[in-house]
Amino acid sequence: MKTKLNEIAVILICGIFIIKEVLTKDLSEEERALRAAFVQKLLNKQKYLEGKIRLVGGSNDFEGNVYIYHAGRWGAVCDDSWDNAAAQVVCKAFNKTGVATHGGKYGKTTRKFWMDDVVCQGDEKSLSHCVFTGWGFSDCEPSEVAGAICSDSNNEKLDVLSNLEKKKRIHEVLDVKSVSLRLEGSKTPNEGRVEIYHNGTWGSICADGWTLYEASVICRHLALGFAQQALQTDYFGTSKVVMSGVECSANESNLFLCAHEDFGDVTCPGEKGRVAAVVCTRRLADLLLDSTVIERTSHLQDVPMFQLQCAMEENCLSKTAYEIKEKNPDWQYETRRLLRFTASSLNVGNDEFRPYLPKHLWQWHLCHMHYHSMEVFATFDILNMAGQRVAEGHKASFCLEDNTCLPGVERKYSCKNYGDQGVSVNCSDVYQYNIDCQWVDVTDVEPGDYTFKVAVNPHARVAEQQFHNNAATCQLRLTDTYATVYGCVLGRP
Ligand SMILES: *[C@@H]1O[C@H](CO)[C@@H](O)[C@H](O)[C@H]1NC(C)=O
Ligand SMILES: *[C@@H]1O[C@H](CO)[C@@H](O)[C@H](O)[C@H]1NC(C)=O
Ligand SMILES: *[C@@H]1O[C@H](CO)[C@@H](O)[C@H](O)[C@H]1NC(C)=O
Ligand SMILES: *[C@@H]1O[C@H](CO)[C@@H](O)[C@H](O)[C@H]1NC(C)=O
Ligand SMILES: [Ca+2]
Repeated sequence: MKTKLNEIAVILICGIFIIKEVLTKDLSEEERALRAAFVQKLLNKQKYLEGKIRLVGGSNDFEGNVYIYHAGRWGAVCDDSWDNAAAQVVCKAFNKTGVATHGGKYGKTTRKFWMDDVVCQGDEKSLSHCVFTGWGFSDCEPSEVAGAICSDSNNEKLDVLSNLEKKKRIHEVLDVKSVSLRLEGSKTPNEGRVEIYHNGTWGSICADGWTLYEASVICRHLALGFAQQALQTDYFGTSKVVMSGVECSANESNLFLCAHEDFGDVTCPGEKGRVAAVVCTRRLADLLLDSTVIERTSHLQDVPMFQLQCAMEENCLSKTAYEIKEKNPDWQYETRRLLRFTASSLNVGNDEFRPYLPKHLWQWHLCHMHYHSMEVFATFDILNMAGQRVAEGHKASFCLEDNTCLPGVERKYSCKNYGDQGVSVNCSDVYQYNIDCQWVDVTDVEPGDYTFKVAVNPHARVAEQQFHNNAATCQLRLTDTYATVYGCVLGRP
């Protein structure tokens, strides 16, 4: 409230200055200087605040809904994709560690959303360094605000990493012989809110943190095929929430093998009435990442920066490249060392893989002259032996198409001319090692042994039959002159 008043005051003062400007053309030097100083101060404040974070609505300054300052205004952050890694980035600003909250735990926002679908790794300098849909692009309701609880405890960071291991499996806590599972609230049997029977009553699952990973296990458990949607909704009605913090790896054969936080009288963050629900289907895409082609094609290349201007615009180089560009007038002649490789994924499912964003939200990328239909289709990371990321090459977005198809299958999707994007069954979307951004910038990575991880559809934005064939974890040996990638193993992103 206080800052709102401040803002109003600033606007009023600005208005008065403008009126004064119109009325009195001949100002004294002194007045002119005063006014210039005032405007400068205003601009400085804006610059100082840019990217700053505020937590609002909690019991202290270190917990609440997340607001970020951008372009002169505070705005909210939507809770889609919001997780502890993002909260970690938020809390770092206060030298603390954090956990995420969802569904406007600290009240609805009255401000517009600045960010949506924020995906952080946890070690970004600030929230604006994470991947998100773009400033002001959001389809979220005022109740879907992301929040964070920051605290001083040091071991929370470890907890974030081993969340799934820390929680208890459901079968360890409940006698699964007396537990059953059903979908309720829909006329069709393949969808509904998820209900669990235990101790004489049926109850719902808390919607907080409910994703396609968990939904996949529900559909498999009930022999209904694959999860097309994971919903947090009251659309299928509601009942007492009896289980919270359900978390699956997505390859479990039944729900009881998944982890959970609590059972019985549970606390469930988020809007009242919203519970976990699923839509199951028998027809779904399934991308299979080709790990042998990664091993076969990986190599180093030194490229002068003047050839990388498009790539720089799309954030395909590491931070030091941008620092060099700012500081060094001859930056064009500096070179970057790139680990290039081909990434290819074959749709082995029984339905098409279609982009997450509808066509009218695709972004035109002038530099590369095509539309991007998915904000993050793939991530490439290099981790050191301690598991810390030393380089990343996430592609901000991709153009999905049928590049090659198995014999007898016709190519349908093409990126040319605002064409429909997707990957047909038995076709592959291929990113050859020689195209822009298909690399990791390893200029700053010391020679040594590393883990190289490539993942497609890394945040399970698009439903698939399974996710344990979407990521390749490989060994990487980096020397002064060459790189080899070997021993790739497929798993979940
Ligand atoms: C966080 O810690 C760093 C170094 O320990 C210090 O320079 C910085 O001022 C601290 N920031 C806050 C907000 O306390
Ligand atoms: C089962 O239900 C009874 C009453 O309906 C209750 O007293 C008991 O605590 C419940 N047990 C569990 C494990 O929830
Ligand atoms: C599921 O995947 C994990 C790795 O993500 C693996 O450790 C586990 O064995 C798999 N479980 C099944 C049932 O395949
Ligand atoms: C895809 O290929 C598999 C194996 O070659 C084949 O069984 C299946 O019928 C093909 N599906 C389509 C839609 O072409
Ligand atoms: Ca897959």
